[in-house]
Amino acid sequence: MQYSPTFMLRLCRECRHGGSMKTKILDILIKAGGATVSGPEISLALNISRVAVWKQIKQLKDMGYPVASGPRGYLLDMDSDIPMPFYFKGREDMIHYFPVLGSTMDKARELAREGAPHMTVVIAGEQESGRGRLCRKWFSSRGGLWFTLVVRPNLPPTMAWQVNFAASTALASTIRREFHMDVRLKWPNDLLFDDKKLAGLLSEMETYGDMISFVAIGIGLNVNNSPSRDEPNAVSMGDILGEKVDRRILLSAFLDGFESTLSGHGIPVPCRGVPGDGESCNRGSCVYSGIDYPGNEGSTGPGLGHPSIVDSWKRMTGTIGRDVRIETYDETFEGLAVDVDDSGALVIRQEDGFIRKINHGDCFHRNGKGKL
Ligand code: BT5
Repeated sequence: MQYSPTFMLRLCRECRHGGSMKTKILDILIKAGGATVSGPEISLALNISRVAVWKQIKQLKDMGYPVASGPRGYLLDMDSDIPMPFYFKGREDMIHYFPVLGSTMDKARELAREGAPHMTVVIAGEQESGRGRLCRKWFSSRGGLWFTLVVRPNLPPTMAWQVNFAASTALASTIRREFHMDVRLKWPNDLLFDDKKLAGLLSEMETYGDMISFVAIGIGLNVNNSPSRDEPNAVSMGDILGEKVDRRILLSAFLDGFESTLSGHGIPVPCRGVPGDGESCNRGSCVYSGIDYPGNEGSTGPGLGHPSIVDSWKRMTGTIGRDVRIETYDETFEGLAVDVDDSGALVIRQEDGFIRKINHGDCFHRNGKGKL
């Protein structure tokens, strides 16, 4: 497709002000909707030389953007499953995609501290220092879905676990519903398939007075990568399904599912897009979706009359009924996992019959196919 100079100049004016030259080129290619745009057209629209266009395009490719070049010009591969913001209609401003990051947790924290709104999503094509809990290494090569969600629940810090349970519940439901895979939740927040680790969740929080300012929920989901090369007990969706999975569809379904899970369980959050506790935000003026539900008026906690998030989580867990070993920072417990209580604590029955509740720790399923 050829564009007239007037059209290209209009495109240029529509480019994000202050954006980098690469952003402006991307904008042009996105607006072309997968059609080829010639080098001279881009150079005219942006008032740069054709060599400069070529250099910028090369850098975009090196960064992992699916830009193809041919004799007639350049195009953006709209069929690529790279989860770039423009794919997520209605969420474009909240999605931040970076081909490479150290960790999405750090970028999300930075944005959250600057006031990024509830449901801001930071995605990395690959992470150079992806981390798990206790700063364990998280392998994050290209093809996986590595992202952090900024969530701003209207809850005290002691209730933050509900948001984590909501995220793992929504992720498991999404994968089951969209991909018909029998994934299981391992307490507190891993997703397993056939006892192998498909996804891990990591949560970091900052507070504001007596309330949560934000929870950054990091989700590492093995999709089209091959994690077993680095981690023998890991598996990816591609390994299981035997085909490539479109990460855009997956993420989009998860984000919708996560918001429904929060509201359906009466977990009070601001409307999407409402800023955080930065100086510009008067929290009292925000509308919390939690108060919209019958029985939840004016509540700062989960609403009455809502199903408990723990019950929804328990429906998909593979931990209850298993012999487990729990390692906390200074103790180890063993027993049969019999329940998860209303505070998210794992309840185990030890060999001597003692019932113990454990709030946090690493959980290993015993008698499975190995250490998890
Ligand atoms: C977790 O920690 O399972 C949380 C992982 C969270 C990763 C996401 S990716 C986006 C965001 N940005 C980050 O930097 N992190 C988050 P934990 O329960 O501590 O499990 C860590 C352990 O999982 C490691 O010690 C390995 O044994 C194993 N592991 C590492 N990479 C893996 C992978 N890709 N798939 C499966 N297991 C992995």
